[in-house]
Amino acid sequence: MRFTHALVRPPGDSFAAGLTTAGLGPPDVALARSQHQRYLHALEACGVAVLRLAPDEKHPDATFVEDTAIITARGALLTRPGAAARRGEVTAIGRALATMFPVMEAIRAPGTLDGGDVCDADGHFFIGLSDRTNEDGARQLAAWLAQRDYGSAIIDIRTMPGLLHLKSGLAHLRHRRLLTVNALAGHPALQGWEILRVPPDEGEAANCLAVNQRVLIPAGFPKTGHALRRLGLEIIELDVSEFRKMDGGLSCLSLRWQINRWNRPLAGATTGGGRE
Ligand code: CIR
Repeated sequence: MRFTHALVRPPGDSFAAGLTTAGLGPPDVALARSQHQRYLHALEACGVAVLRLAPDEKHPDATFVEDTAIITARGALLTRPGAAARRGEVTAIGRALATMFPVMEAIRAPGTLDGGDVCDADGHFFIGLSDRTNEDGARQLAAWLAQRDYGSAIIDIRTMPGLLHLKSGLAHLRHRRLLTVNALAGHPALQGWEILRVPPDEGEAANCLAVNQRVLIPAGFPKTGHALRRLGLEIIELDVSEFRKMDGGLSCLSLRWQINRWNRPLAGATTGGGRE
């Protein structure tokens, strides 16, 4: 799908108080802001119109907007994040998206779902069962997708070390080609898909983001960059060191969609054009 729009929220002053297991030390908030700014410019360079929300000081993890909603070409669904501390982020995102997606349902308790566990591979959705997304949440999403004629497959990552979310280790590049960590590569749900494995010492590079004709990849993973270039993909390397300190990566910093008949254009925004 060609993305025309993205929603982002720069990190606030409270960013360092967010959830983390990385053990990489506290993030430098000023540096995080400038890395975020470069991320926005990269999205714009890919032809995406970026809607920028104000930082949310009450929710230190609110810059990871992707976890709060699932946006498909056939509608949007609000999540119920697995970390209780993050549930309050959803209201503001719902308000922002309501101007474009007039009808929005939400994951209901006891279900939990983080957007980072949902990988849209051109209309087929891989849903991760993780410490954040439970079976009830995954089933609610699968049913919501099925009502919209989308297929889905659930992948349990709870025993896979180092993966907070499914997309910490899996990305759809394009044309049924997936970039994955080793632990996911042999999963039955991925059978029939073309798999490109990231080298074991570059596992974090699997958290990349294909945007229109380009792939945004985290800086510092030269073998993965080389492999993607060899496939003829144009890559943009971005330093996300300060987001990695908070367990985040490239995909979680935005919600992306395409303007089409299921949603409404955003007044005043310019679009990157294109079709699904
Ligand atoms: C959290 O633990 O929820 C945040 N510190 C990081 C969330 C990253 N989100 C993502 O990869 N989708």
